[in-house]
Amino acid sequence: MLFVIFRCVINFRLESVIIPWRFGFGCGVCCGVVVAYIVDYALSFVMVRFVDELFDRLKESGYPSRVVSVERLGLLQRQICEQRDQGLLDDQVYRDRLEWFRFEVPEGLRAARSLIVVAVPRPMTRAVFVWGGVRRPLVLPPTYTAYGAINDQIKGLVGKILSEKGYSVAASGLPLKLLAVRSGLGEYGRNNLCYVSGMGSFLQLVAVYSDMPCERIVGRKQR
Ligand code: B12
Repeated sequence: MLFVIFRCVINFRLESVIIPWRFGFGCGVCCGVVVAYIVDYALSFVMVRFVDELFDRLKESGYPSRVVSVERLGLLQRQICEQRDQGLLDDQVYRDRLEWFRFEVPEGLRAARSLIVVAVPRPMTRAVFVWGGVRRPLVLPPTYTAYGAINDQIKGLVGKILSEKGYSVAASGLPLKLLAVRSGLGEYGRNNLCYVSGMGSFLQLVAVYSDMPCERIVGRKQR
């Protein structure tokens, strides 16, 4: 009998401690989930605003752009490699022109999380040679001049905008038309060049890595 009373008292004590503790624990978990949800929502809102600002500032300079996650690099690589394995890409051309593609995040920016793809207008350049007193104009196709300088200029501009939020950039070595088309920046024309709405195909594509996260804006309709 005494033993039964003792068990009842103990159980009562335990219940009086455990029930509030469980209740408190449950409330704590719920609050934690709600707070995490609010923080996540606030962060995605901030990121979307910042990416919008990046697009706007590049657009003001005449450069449409897109952002994609580095998680997509595997898809890019697979598409090129599968075509090569199927013999759709000439081996010699691949060795001569494409072997330098690198699908891993760069050494200099191991924390890279996104790629910013930018289209820069490149009208034809007319060079005029004077020979024997006669002016001889020569039309140079787009991208035959200042190719490296444009790459550096865009890397500098994107780097400057992102540095305001504490992010860094690094150069890339990727198949740019495929990246631009897959990111929604452009489309392939019948001649396999990339066309960007409002710009045609007279353009130079530039892509830079950045440690700016962009997973949170995936699925968002970009301008
Ligand atoms: C190698 C190269 C060349 C070589 C080409 C060698 C060859 N035989 O192919 C040479 C030196 C000849 C060359 C010339 C030119 N080039 Co070039 N070149 C490149 C480079 C470095 C790689 C291109 C490449 O072969 N990629 C790999 C192949 C497999 O990719 P791809 O051609 O996109 O093929 C894909 C498509 O066919 C795709 N595909 C086909 N249809 C569809 C449809 C859909 C919906 C999808 C998703 C995919 C898809 O499948 C393939 C992917 O696996 C890029 C720069 C870079 N880093 O990407 C510049 C680049 C392609 N060149 C460029 C330019 C401007 C030129 C020239 C116009 C230069 C000039 N002013 O004369 C000429 C144009 C030649 C031409 N008619 O295509 C620009 C293109 C810009 C644009 N508007 O597209 C680029 C992007 C350089 C840049 N930074 O902007 N080039």
